[in-house]
Amino acid sequence: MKYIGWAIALAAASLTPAAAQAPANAPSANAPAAAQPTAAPGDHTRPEALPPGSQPTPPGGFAQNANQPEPGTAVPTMAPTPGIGEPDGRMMLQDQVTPIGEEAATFHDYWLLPLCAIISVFVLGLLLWAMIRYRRSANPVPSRNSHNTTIEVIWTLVPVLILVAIAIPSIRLLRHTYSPPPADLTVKVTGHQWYWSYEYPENGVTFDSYMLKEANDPTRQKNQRARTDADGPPLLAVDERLVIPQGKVVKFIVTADDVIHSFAVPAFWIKQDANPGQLHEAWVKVDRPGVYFGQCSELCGARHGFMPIAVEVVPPAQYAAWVASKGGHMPGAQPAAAPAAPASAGGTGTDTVTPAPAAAGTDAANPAPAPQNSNVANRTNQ
Ligand SMILES: [Cu+2]
Repeated sequence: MKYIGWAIALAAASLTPAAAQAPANAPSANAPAAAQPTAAPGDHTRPEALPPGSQPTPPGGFAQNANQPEPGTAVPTMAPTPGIGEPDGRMMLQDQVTPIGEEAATFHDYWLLPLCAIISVFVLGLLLWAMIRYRRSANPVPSRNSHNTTIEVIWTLVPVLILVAIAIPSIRLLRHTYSPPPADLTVKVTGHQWYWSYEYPENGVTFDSYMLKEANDPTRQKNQRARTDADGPPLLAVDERLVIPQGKVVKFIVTADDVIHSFAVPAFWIKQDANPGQLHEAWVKVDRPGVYFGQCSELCGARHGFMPIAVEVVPPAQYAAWVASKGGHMPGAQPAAAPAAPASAGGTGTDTVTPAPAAAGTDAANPAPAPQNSNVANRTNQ
């Protein structure tokens, strides 16, 4: 049996990300000699899945994100707060910053955990009492009792009541989780081997998010910047954070491109499987600005442990600035270059980006870009 245990332990160790990365890194040592842009055997990162303009994934390394803003135009990123939204060695749950997280943590900390502790202590006490009180040396003649109606009713009813006491707050929490308020913003989250991509359909922003490697990591490519403390802890910092506005209801639509991943951010109480071909939902409303870290939580391949998630919650005005820095636009607003388009392009492209006010203007004059633009300008100034 001991050898079987060791065999299982060895097999498990070979599945850990640190061990699994070793063969993936091996081809990078040969990269200068081979100098092939194609993916190494076993490297399942597909170059065609990258956004246009991205560089192909180097063997054994992460692709550099072409959407990274220019140094001059980048919006300053927030430094994480130690102990908030990241592991800090504590035994209990991370501080929760969403309504669902707060409700769930309260349920866990003040109801489930004490209840489990009381039941465990009570059962242990019963066992010890029965072992000592009814030991053979003190009871040479065994009892021949086989039924006691009173105690049978008690040990049936009490567990039922305990289960009901757990089920009521538990089902209430599930109801709150799956009946979200109307979303202010929707973000599509797609898991890939081994990075995340985020899409903001209402803002016209799409980008990939890769883990930042350490400065002394030999597998780090020259054009990849190294992690700093301002980015976050090792193995959790990313080059492009998922940015969401503070105090807004954000709906995540979670899916995957290749295998099953899991989008998990402990401080948000989110752990949502990302399945290829399926759309799952999760939602958050975070009132506290900050940086919150998570990880893929479904064993998804060799570099499963190297596809972290970093969510930056910023005030709405800063969110709008971030969207602009990514070349996107706020809902209802048009991209900055759009007002010039009708004059030069003859109005051909205006219909595709016409927001709601166009419906009011269609009756009077269909191709009327000027009033639309003035409406948009007014709303953007508000
Ligand atoms: Cu994954």
